[in-house]
Amino acid sequence: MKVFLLLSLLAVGAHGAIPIDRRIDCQPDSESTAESCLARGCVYDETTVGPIGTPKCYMRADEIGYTANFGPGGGEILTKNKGPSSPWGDDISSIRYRISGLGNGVLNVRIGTEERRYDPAPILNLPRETLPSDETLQVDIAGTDPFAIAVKRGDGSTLFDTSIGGLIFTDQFIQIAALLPSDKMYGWGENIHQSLKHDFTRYTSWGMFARGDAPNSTDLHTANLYGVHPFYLLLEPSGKAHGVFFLNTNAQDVTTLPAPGLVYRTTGGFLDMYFFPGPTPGQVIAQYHAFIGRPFMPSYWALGYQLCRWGYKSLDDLKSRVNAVMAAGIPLDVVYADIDYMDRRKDFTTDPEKWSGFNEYIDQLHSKGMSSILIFDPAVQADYDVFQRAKDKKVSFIEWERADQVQPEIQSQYPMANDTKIMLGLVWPDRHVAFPDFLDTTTATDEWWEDEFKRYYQQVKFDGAWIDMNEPQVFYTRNTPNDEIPSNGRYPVICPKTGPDAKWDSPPYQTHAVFYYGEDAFLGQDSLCLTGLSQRGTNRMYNTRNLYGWSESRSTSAVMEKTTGRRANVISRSTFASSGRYAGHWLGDNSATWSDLRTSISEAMEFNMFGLPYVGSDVCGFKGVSNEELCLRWHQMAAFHSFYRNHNAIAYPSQDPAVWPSVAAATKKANEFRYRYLPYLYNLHYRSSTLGDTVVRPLFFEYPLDEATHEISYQFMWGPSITVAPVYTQGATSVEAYIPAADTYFSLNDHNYGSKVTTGLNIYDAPTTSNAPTFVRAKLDISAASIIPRHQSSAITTTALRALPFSYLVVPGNGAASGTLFWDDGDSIVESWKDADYVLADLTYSSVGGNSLVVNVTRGTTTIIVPTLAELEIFDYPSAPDYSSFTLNGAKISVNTQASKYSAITKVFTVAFSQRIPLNKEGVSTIRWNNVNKS
Ligand code: MIG
Repeated sequence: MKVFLLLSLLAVGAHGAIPIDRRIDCQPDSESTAESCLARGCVYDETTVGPIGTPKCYMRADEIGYTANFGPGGGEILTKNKGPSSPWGDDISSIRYRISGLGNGVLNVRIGTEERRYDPAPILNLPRETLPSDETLQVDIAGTDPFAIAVKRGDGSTLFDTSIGGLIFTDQFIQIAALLPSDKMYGWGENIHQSLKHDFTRYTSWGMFARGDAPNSTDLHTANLYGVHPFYLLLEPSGKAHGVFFLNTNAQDVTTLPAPGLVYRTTGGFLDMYFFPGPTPGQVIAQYHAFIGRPFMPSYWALGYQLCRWGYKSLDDLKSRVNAVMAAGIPLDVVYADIDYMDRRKDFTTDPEKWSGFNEYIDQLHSKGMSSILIFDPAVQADYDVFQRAKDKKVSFIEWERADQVQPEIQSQYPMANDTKIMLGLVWPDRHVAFPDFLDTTTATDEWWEDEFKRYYQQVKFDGAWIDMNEPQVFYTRNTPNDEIPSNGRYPVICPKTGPDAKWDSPPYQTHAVFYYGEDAFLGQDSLCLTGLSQRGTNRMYNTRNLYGWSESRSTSAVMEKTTGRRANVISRSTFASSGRYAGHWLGDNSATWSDLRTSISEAMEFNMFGLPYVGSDVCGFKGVSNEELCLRWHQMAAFHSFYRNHNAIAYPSQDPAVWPSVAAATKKANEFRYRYLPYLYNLHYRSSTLGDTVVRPLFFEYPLDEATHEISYQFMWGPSITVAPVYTQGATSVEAYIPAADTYFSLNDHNYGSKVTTGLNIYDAPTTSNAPTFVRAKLDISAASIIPRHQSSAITTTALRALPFSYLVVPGNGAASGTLFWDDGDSIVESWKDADYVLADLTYSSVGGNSLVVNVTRGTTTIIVPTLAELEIFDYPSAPDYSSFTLNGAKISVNTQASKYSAITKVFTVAFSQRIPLNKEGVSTIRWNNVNKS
């Protein structure tokens, strides 16, 4: 940093020195020259050497902004100062600034205009709850011309300091910049970050605009992918953490500055920023989730292993791969069908030949305790009964604003649509499709969607919904010479990019979502035109495009409950902040590469922060030819991700685990571990749904004061008690894992099961025949040393698994441990947690004055059958137990000594009870026993 400051002295321009680590780019949209730069009122400097990405043309940010006018009667009005004008559109001369506390330390800063502007809050309808926190935040005025604020903690430390300057407010370009207290920033999405912690050694811009673009992890790609999450968490030098959420749904971008700092830019709405005080990372996320809405609770079966591919040749082809996987003894719960099952890829139809017998097959799966999830695309072809019913029901579709914008060459082909302004585009079906407006202000669209789901459900009894293409992605819209223009009347949508209607599709500032793609790019490309109307003609895609997948998720989740009468399990490709209330997410069209395996590990952690813990990648890679080693390692890693699905693109060879004996064996083993531990994973999801906890989380969430954890991207925590260090590089037979010294960890791998591992950074064996190195935590803080509820063994489906008894794994720290158990029927609709039918228990282990395990069922029920307790397994057990001494609530119970064992070497003690112990009635049950040598 010092070097940069020194160099910046050489870069003094006509308007004073702006340090080279905090330049605000003035020409991200094109190659800058001195002339073009100066024409924008900015400073041009091509000689100074700075961090990678240092802008040559930068703003005189220290002069740009507004003057605070806080005098009596001045209220909270800011007026445009004499500094340079916006390079993109006219500055609004008078804007309004407001801060308010939401309670419990959550702070809201708003900078808007005096006139009402588009505000996504009414659509999103966020719960905006707050959680108790010991921290308070305040805003200090850090400058009056230019106006600047500093968001501070009660202890005086600054979290967000806008005295860097550069506040701009125009109709379609809004900018705020801030200096940050550290470079330990995590979050913003959906993008592929090369590391979990953002890289502040350079300037980096990230687009945030929903787009059907695939991950590419080979090297730095700053493209915006399917969803938008304008949220980050920052770890401060003190080890405290805070979070910042920008509630804005327009096309937007963020640039990280080496300073460290950030520049946030959006193209509409206003600045509506929320600061969450933490102070721990877990508290930040819980506070954020309380505000945006906590994640939905997945069904038990939806945590099972899932098999999918695009390009099954027929139902028989699908059956043969499912049979192969089952024949290999691999636990499998969910069978998918992609668009192949449809008749010419039209929603709510079945290919009558190649997929005949589809429903009978799904019935068979059900009889085996398995489930099915089908894909549904949002758009419907404009010439079949589904569309006709929509018209009859007055469904709202995304439409053109005026009749003269409608493309006659398209509309005239469709008698059913010819009298409408519906914006028809091309996606998978043979002919043009219409895009339902899931933000319809009436109930018509949701009701039609529900009716179509129910009609199809009459034919095929699917269990979950996979909603794709909902950015929404539309084909052939680039309208450039390079774009392939289809024939046979398949005309693409053409967006107005010049003339009076161009305001929406070609706004003055197009964001990194366009700059990234170069010269011919425009905001509307690969989707519907942003000039299009949504919300039944009252809003525009310009404002709501980022909510298309969000709104389809909301609708589909409700529809699935009404259709199946059971819990909805929906996965969506496009998401926005708070989508997790309705859906999970698969990480999209990755490739069969080691780099995409690697970044999926950190992406899953990010989506947990975003409130979508039901997340995972296409295992073995979607695009490209997968291979034995990659596919094996991918399964071993993904067995710890909540959404766990092998998925493959059309035209690539099969990559299900049965293809290679070694992959089949490794997947079987990984799945058996996962299935055994599902009660633990399920409990994590319960905690996520009720408390806002993450399921998969970075190590620093548990160890914020341990700096070594701050940079870890590819090892993760599975809840608070287990850490996983998967192999993600080719040819590796061992892996480096970091074990924090604050606690004790024990291996859960076969070859050293139950043995204590050394703390610090060490190399662990990771043969392909072992699961990913997995370690369980004994928190030295006894209040939370681990007790992990597990099934006693694995099973081939979750249905079979649920009938198996429990075995609690006890991992004491200082001779004590605790844990919690959640259990319900696994599939009922949770309307409210208050009224839901479930069992909760606190588990406590102590070895003080004899040994005891106490199960306190704090919430019991008569209808839910909790698996009985068949076994206890205790790590680090000091001396031989006396099997004859076991009692339950004071009455003797007998131990199956054949099935019980204690090793003085490994110190693992397993005790199996002759009779399984029922533990679902409300109240306390205590198991006591002694050791042979009482000491
Ligand atoms: O343009 O339905 O991300 O999972 O297999 C491709 C076919 C459309 C994209 C999804 C992918 C799915 C595929 N879809």
